Amino acid sequence: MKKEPQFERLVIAAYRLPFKFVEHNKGYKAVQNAGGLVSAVLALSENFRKNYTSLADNKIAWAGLADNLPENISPSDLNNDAFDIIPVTIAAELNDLYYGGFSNDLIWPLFHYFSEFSVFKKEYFRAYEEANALFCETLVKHLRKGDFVWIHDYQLLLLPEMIRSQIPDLTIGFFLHIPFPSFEIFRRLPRSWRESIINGMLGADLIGFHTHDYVQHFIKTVKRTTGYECRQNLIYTPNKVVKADAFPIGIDYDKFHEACLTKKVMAEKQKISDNLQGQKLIFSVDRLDYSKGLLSKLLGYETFLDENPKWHSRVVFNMVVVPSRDTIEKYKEMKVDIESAVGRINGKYSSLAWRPILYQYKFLNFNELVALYDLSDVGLITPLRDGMNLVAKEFVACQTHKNGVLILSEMAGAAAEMNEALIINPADNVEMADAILTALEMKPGDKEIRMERMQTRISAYNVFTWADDFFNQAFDIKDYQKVLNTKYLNTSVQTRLIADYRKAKRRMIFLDYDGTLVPFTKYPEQATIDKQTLKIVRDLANDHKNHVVIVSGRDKAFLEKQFKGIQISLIAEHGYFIKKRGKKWIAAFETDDQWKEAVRPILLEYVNRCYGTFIEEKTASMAWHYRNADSDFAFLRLHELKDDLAEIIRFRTDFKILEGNKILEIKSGKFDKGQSAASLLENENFNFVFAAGDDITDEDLFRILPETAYTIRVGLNPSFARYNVKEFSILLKLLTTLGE
Ligand code: GDG
Repeated sequence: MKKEPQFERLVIAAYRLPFKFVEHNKGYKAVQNAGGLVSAVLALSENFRKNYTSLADNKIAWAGLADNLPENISPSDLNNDAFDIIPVTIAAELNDLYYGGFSNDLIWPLFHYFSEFSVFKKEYFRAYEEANALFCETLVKHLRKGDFVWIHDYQLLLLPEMIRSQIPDLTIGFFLHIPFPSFEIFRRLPRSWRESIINGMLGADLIGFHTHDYVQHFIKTVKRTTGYECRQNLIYTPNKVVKADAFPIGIDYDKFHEACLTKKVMAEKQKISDNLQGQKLIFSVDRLDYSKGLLSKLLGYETFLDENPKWHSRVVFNMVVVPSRDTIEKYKEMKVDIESAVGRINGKYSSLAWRPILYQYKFLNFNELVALYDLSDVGLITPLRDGMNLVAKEFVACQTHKNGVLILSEMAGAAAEMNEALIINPADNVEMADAILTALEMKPGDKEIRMERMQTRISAYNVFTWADDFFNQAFDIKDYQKVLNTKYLNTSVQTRLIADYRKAKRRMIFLDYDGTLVPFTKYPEQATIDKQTLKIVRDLANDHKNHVVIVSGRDKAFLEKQFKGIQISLIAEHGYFIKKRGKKWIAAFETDDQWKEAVRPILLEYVNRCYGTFIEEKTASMAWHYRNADSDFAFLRLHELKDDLAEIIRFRTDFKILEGNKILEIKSGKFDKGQSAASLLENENFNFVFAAGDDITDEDLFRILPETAYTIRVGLNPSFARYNVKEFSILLKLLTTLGE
């Protein structure tokens, strides 16, 4: 459902402004740039001004570089009906390293799985940082409260965090128009670059990709690079929750469809049709780029001609290649290769009356383009990798006769939404040749059904729905952040808490250990308490008004060693053992070890089945640790293990499976942290109760404490605790203040 936007102005940041300047009549004129992003946002801006009337300033602001910006033009001269322009100036030399270098010589090939073309140079990355900082500097001068900044694409991966660090409350969205590759590809980047890129992107509130696959790759990369907790599409960074989701970009469907019915386009179609003289038309239009698979497409068509002589003279392939980056050596070479393949195939099969390939290296005007889309019998869209591919959608939108067939590469993001197309592997020339034959011989009814289904879908999720969807998700995540924020232990709550603490005559302080007093380490035995934190605990314990209790899942010996000589109570193994101040350990009840004999082999099986995991055996529980394993794989095994354990304890209702922080624990259900803590509160009269913990096992504790207790969960997770703190260092600071 469309909502009114919760912002006052949309600010787009993209590498380029939506137009460039070309010399014209001894002056300059602005000409719209080609490319998916520009087409999408231009369409959006028209709709935006029509539909979002409540915006205080409903003109979109656009920050980017102007190609050939004449010196005598001032920024305000650039503004037009659609946009207020914020030009960003980057010196040519820097731009070569930033745009030509890091963006197009490294990120573009790498993210399109052409890692062999990627060039890794330190100066490229330095320039990338510098150029992103220039964008930030320019933008920050223009940004105002209530703006929604929408940053686009791979040239600006560092910008979200750069802006966030200067204006923390801003709503920032980021959209990646190219694929996000699998972690195995992404990890080819040097570690520090990887971290900068991921943290840069995580400065946004919402991060959009074209497909679910790219989202999954991104989330896995975030987990592997930062270790942040991710649940479904939410990423819990120390400062805020970020959402990553799929927003398959759409087109302005009506504009394309209706254009085909205009007089001008009708005339254009007539012209093409006359030239075809009954031949079937195969059509493709792509920017000159190795990701578009232009050579493979020619090979596929050649194979089709080789295998189907009956189609000679009856079909023509109009291959349009749009000039792009053709001053770069690699692109120049590619152009030569394509043209020589076209020459070879035409040479092999042409006759006086027929040329199998009509090759054009040019930019088509809009009317020519849509006429070709409409009239074609086959749209041959076969990139080797493509974030989405708008051409495929435009082809479908323009098929007013529903008499054409789309052949689409499975490597294009668009394939995820268009399964009525003939989906092919673009590197397999035989499969491509077969698909061309199938398309040419397909029955009209079949073609119509397929086309109609795709048209229904593409017209419904068009470029406007795409943008609305993105905006709505951005507002939702902002709302969710606010909900979490209301639970943050803010300064006023802290002041109240400290005042209540000072007033109180008898205080009870429950503190969890791992993740609350000490950070997690690779192995549990390494997570020993440091001197500073120990001093905090000692200072609190030394105050005779305080009763400090460590409530942990750790075993007795470990806790005793960490807190030796301090006057505190200890609760070990999630409440199975209690040691009151100055007293001996008491077990909650007698336990036998028999159950362990049934559980141990299962846990061992999972240690063998999931590399990096290990077992911790305690008196009354057994734990499977998976912190050091591949997180996705461990997650899969975790579910299987839970099922297997559930089977074992099916008849032991007194047993419980506990999920802690990267640990699965099986223990008796007769005790938990809450019950043990309650036993310490019984018959006592405390006028200040405090508890802090970081994981699900601490929830038992938060739940049983009186409403007046100050309960704090470390991390942003939903909790029974009254408050959350983002990280444990904030808690330690608070405890230091209390102890002073
Ligand atoms: C990036 C991603 C993603 C092309 N030739 C002519 C022409 N065009 C227009 C098309 C289409 C656009 O340019 C090309 O869009 P694509 O999506 O195919 O590809 P990229 O430019 O590489 O775009 C891509 C896109 O961003 C959007 O997120 O889909 O995966 O790589 O709109 O119509 N327009 C005219 N004449 C031409 O000769 N008039």
